[in-house]
Amino acid sequence: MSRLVLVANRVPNPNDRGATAGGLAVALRDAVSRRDAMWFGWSGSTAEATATTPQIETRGRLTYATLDLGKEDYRRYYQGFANGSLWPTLHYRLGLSHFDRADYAGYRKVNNAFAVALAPLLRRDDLVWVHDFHLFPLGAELRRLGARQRLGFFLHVPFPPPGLFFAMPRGAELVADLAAYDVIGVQTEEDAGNLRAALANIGQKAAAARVAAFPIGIEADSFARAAAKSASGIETARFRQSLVGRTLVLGVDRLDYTKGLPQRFAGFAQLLNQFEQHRQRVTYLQVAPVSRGDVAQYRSLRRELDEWAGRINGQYADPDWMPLRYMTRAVARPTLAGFMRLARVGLVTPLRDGMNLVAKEYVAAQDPADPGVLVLSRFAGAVAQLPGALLVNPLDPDEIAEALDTALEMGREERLARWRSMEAGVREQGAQAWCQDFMAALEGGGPTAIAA
Ligand code: GDG
Repeated sequence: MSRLVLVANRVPNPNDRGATAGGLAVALRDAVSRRDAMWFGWSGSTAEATATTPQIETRGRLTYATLDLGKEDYRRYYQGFANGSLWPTLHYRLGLSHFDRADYAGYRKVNNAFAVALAPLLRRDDLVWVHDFHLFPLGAELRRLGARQRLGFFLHVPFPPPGLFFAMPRGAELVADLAAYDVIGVQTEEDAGNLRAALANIGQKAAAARVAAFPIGIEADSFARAAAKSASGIETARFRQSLVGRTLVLGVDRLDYTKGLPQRFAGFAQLLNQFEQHRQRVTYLQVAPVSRGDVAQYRSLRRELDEWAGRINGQYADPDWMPLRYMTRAVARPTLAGFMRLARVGLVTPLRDGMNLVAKEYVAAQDPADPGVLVLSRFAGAVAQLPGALLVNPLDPDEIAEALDTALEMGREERLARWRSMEAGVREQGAQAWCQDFMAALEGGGPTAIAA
């Protein structure tokens, strides 16, 4: 069986296993457990200059090959172009996108450094699976160095309509680079349509035909088990006690401007304002661990949310009731699963999201006998697979307030029916199915997309 080489900006820590592992490492666990595999990417550390040879660590059949990045390269590639230009553009937020040629040069430089360090490690029949927006040009760089292996690319975030993407300087160059990949995966049919149109637009018709949607899923069974176990654990018991019988609304998001948090807070304020019957009866916990805290836009978002939280609690709190609890520290994954099970409403309202795994986790975590209600943004990729959710336009606080009121008033029968329409899908279209589908496409026949 061919070896699988996984390339991502951040490589999981070889020492983080089981309950502490997160994100991509969990999603790819199945693919990695079946064969020899290698993770390749940034070590998470910076140094004076970007390393030219990777540090190698081996754990059984799995090898970790990582590079330290030079401080300036990290700043240009990661903070500058990937997070400053690409992330907002891919999330339809051109107004937040900042372009600087030196950042773009840094982005290309790091992609080239990755390719130069990776190429000598590759075996002839390796399958290479590259992840996300940090690494658009990596496939093309590898091809330039003579790589003939099957190369796949998966974009975890949305791809906007071509007119929007091409407004970003060098957008066409990046899309052209994607033609070096044999499989070009995105989250949804909408993203696939947009990316095909972008490729066709620059004359890459053959590459457009290689674009397909592979909606990412979660390990639903293990998350459900963790939720059930943790719901009777000490952390959840203490939290439940602190609610003194009040209904819980829960939000869980990285602190990011794509997640629609100010609008969501406004929606909750509107609920308390318009639907007075919920005052004193509901507590909203927002878990929003800080991410990318070194980027200016994220610092200002944090200030904005601090203000919202202060305003809402200042206006509506009673001596014995704090309507909004807001924390920017991360919560341990099993505890989070228990909190999700406790919550009557899962509030997930990103302005735009590739998939949104929290929505699926909330569904998986529910008590099958008495499930809660998912309130979901119509702009999350997960929408297509979660037909039982109450959909909202995340930009409209009144719509969020109305959906919250509907969810809070909803009887058990309707909650059950809605949850049942989603839970099998979340289980069956899980992380394992996602891996297998992508791997089948990557292994699949057809000539390699040599040298675009
Ligand atoms: C990108 C795309 C796409 C959150 N807070 C805590 C915590 N989390 C966990 C959640 C969930 C994960 O982080 C977040 O995943 P999302 O999918 O919601 O969002 P992004 O981080 O933006 O991920 C997204 C995804 O890639 C996968 O392709 O769905 O669209 O943007 O698992 O539970 N985990 C812990 N403590 C926290 O406080 N332990």
